[in-house]
Amino acid sequence: MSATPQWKLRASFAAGLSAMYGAEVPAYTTLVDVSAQVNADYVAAHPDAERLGSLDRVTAERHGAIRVGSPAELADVATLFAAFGMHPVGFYDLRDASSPVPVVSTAFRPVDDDELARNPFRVFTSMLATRDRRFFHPDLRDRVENFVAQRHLFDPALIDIARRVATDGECPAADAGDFVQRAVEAFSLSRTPIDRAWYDELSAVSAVAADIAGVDRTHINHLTPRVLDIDDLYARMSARGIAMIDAIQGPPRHTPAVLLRQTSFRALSEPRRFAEPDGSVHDGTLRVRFGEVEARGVALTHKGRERYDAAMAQPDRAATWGDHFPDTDAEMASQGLAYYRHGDPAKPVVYEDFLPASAAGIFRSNLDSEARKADGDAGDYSWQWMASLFHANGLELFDPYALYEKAAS
Ligand code: OOG
Ligand code: NI
Repeated sequence: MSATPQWKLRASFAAGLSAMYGAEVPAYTTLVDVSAQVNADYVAAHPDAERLGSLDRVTAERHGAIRVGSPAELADVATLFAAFGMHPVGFYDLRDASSPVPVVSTAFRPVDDDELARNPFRVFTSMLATRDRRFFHPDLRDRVENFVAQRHLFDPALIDIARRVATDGECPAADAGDFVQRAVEAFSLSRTPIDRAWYDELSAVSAVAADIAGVDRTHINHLTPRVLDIDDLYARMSARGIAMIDAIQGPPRHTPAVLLRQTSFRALSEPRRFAEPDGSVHDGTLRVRFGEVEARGVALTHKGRERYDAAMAQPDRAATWGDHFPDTDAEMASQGLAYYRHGDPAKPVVYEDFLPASAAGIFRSNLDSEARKADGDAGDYSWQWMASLFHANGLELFDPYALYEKAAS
């Protein structure tokens, strides 16, 4: 019997989500079109443009973002994504960012070079930190946890199939289409009426808490295309009258490009149904989802990352960036600041992950209000905590630096 390999499942999963999200959020389709033009123009004008990835890979590349409400939901997501060859990498704590968000996160993605080359689809996944007393008092925590415990993000049969596909490393070809389609649909926007009073109560604590635990499902929050020149993208989107957030998150423009630069625009309101306290159901709107775009550079070593954090802390970092980072790959490599394959400065290892400060900035800039944060116990969330959760489900939480070391060796 013929079988479909994981990378093909992953490519179909990404394409299926993209088609669904484009139908739900039309501005996404504009963003994808403009991104493709930016990339084609950039490659035409720059002979070395493909050093960070082929035009085909970069133009097809996406990351998604989802948000879940409990460790059990996060474990199910991990099992589902394992079927697509996507594994949790890194631990991000957005609760202590300058604009705090009550979540801890990881990114599911391929971890091997050849798998990344075939299809690098990744999903930034955040879990609501209900045990953090600074955001949730015990009464609210109990009600949120009960609400989340009684919903089902995924059909248990889908998770069983995913477990089998992950173990086998492939899916019977006859079942692949159905499996991928069911996985895609699990991330569509819910049509169930939203309990207005509950949603509003959560919104008063945090808009992200309401988006996660105020509804009966999860959904793709955004899908992000990759561009080779994000400043050009920003200008072209602004010229089309799409109001981008004030700043590009991450490092300033500099060659060689390092890590990740991102920007976003607020999506328009989307129609949602609401159940009012008097029992009536009304049409209303919510403005939660948004559009985002990214540009990727070379992955930094621990030493490079320390430099990065110091450079980012400067008040006028665009002007002072050159005091921290050299302007050639050869110097980046010889100073041990970034990863290059076999140490060859012509072969940068692309950064495949995310940045906590940028992620918090992206969350924040697309919300109307800041999360309410009091004093109190932050709960036991940590790298170790998340690694144990995945381990109990037979999965490993990967250290991004170990993966870059391996890619460079
Ligand atoms: C995730 C926000 C962070 C990124 O690319 O850093 C993010 C979310 O909105 O759920 O997407
Ligand atoms: Ni994103």
